[in-house]
Amino acid sequence: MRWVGAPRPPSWTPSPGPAWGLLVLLGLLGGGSAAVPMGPTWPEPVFGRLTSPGFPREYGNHQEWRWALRAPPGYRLRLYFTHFHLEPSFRCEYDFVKLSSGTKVLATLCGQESTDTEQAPGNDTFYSLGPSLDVTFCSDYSNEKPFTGFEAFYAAEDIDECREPPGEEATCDHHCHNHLGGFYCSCRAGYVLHQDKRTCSEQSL
Ligand SMILES: [Ca+2]
Ligand SMILES: [Ca+2]
Repeated sequence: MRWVGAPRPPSWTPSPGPAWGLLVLLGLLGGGSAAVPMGPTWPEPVFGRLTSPGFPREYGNHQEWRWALRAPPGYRLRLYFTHFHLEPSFRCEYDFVKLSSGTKVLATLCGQESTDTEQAPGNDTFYSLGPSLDVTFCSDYSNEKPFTGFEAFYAAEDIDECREPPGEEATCDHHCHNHLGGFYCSCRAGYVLHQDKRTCSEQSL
């Protein structure tokens, strides 16, 4: 199996990057000294394009590729296909693209259009269940005719922790405030926020 890392570095420790270089450059252009930027550091954007080998030409037999995509903490990965043309087979047993997040398989895709037993991506958008999304492409030993493979694009996006799925408990007792990479809770007047940062209780006089 061939492993293909994400084009972006998987590490999210703050490090001098292009944005810092730009700030320093702007400082120099402004005539001031190159001050050390203060405040929060932003994770570098995570995005990219994946294709089957040889795309847009037909893919070969005996291919096995895997991309391990990683988003910063508090983010998830969104992926969609702009081209999909794989050999169809019952339950995608011949050639397939598999999307998984941790131990959960999100989708196994093949063919060109969905049927009762097989799924093709169509216009669907896929979301990881956390910061990791693994994409696997496999082809078997033959193709009945040429197939041109796939092209997909992915990007990391903030998880909106304040949008609970129906039926699930609210994230915060009173008010929930989503922000990039996290969220926080606050309470109505006369209430204080517990140490758990979610529960509100009446302020004792
Ligand atoms: Ca095949
Ligand atoms: Ca968030």
